Amino acid sequence: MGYRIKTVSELTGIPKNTLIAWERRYGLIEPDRHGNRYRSYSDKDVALLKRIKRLIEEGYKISEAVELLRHPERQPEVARVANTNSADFDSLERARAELLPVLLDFDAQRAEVLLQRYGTLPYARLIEELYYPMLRSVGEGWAEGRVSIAQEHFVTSFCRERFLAMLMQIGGARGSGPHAVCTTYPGDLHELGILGVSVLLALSGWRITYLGPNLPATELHKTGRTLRPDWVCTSLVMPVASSDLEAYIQMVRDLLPKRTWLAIGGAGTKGYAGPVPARVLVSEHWRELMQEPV
Ligand code: B12
Repeated sequence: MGYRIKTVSELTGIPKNTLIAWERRYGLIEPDRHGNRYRSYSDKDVALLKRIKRLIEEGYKISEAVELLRHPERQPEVARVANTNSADFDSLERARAELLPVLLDFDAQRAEVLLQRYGTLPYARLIEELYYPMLRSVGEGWAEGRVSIAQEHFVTSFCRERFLAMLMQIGGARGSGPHAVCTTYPGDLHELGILGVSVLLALSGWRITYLGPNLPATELHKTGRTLRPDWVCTSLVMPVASSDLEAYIQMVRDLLPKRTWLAIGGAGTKGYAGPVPARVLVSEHWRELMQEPV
C-alpha cells in the first residue's frame, strides 16, 4: 500500500499543488493511480522527491534538478553551480570569482553551465558587472604574467561570442531608435568595449550596425555616406598621440554627413584635451550618447 499525496506532502515538505504540477510538467514521478482515483506513492518516489527538494535548496532550478536525477553522469558539471541561486547575485562578484577560473581552465562546457544560472540577469548587468570587470582583471593578470596569451584569447573570444549573441537576440540590427555604426580606431584591435556599448545601446532601442574592429577612416566615410547613420561610434583603447587623435577626429568629422554625430570613447581617449568640433562627442560614457539630440 502506497502513500497518499497528503502524506507525501507532509513527508517531503513539498505542497500538494507543486507535486501535481511537477508530475505534469516533468513526469519524473508518476505515482500509481488506484482505479484512476487517488495517487499512491512508493518509498522510492518519496526518496526521489526528497532528493529533488534538497537539490532545490542547494540552489538548483527544478528543471536542473530533474535533469540531474535523470542523468546523474552530468553531476560533476552541474555540481559546480550548486549553491549559487541566481537571486543571490545582488553583486556579481561571486559570479566573477566562479566564472573566471573556469574560463582560465579553457572549460567552455562548465562556463556554459554557470552562465545558464546567471542567464536570468539583465544583459546590462552581465556586461557591466560580470564581463567588463572580468576582462579588466584578465588584462591585469596578463600584464603581471599570471595569465597567458592563450588564456586571454580564450576569455576574450568567449565574451565576444556572448556579446554578439546578445546583440542578435535583442535584434540590434532592427532597432527603431537612433542608428549607430560602431567600430574601433584604425589599428586598435580591442573591440569588446565597443561591442558591449553596442549591446547597451541596442537595449535602449538603438539600431546597431557593427563593423568589427580596426576600420580605416576612409571606410567610415564611405559607410557614413551610404548608411547615413545618426551616429558613428569609434572606440580607442590603446593610447595614441593627442595630435593623431585630433587629426582623426577632424578627418572623420569632415568626411561624415553633416547630420551624423561622431562619438569616440575608450581608455585611449582619456585626457584628450584637443579641440572637439560640433557634433563630436569624446566620452567614455555611453549614456552620454543618449543625451544628444539627433
Ligand atoms: C582582450 C584584450 C586584447 C585582445 C583584444 C581582442 C578583441 N577581440 O577585442 C588582443 C589580444 C587583440 C589585445 C592586444 C593588445 N593589447 Co590588449 N587587452 C585586452 C584586455 C584584456 C581586454 C580589452 C577589453 O575588451 N576591454 C573591455 C572594456 C572592459 O574596456 P574598455 O575598452 O575600456 O571599454 C569601456 C569604456 O572605455 C567605454 N568605451 C569603450 N569604447 C567606447 C566607445 C564609445 C563611443 C563610448 C561612448 C564608450 C566606450 O565603454 C566600456 C565600458 O565602460 C585589456 C584589459 C583592459 N583593462 O581592458 C588589455 C589591454 C587593453 N591591452 C593592452 C596591450 C598592451 C595590448 C597589446 C599592445 C599587447 C601586445 N604587446 O601585443 C596589443 C595591442 C593590439 C592593438 N593593436 O590593438 C593593455 C593596454 C595598456 C595601455 N593602456 O597601454 C591592456 C590594458 C592590458 C594591460 N593591463 O596592460 N588585447
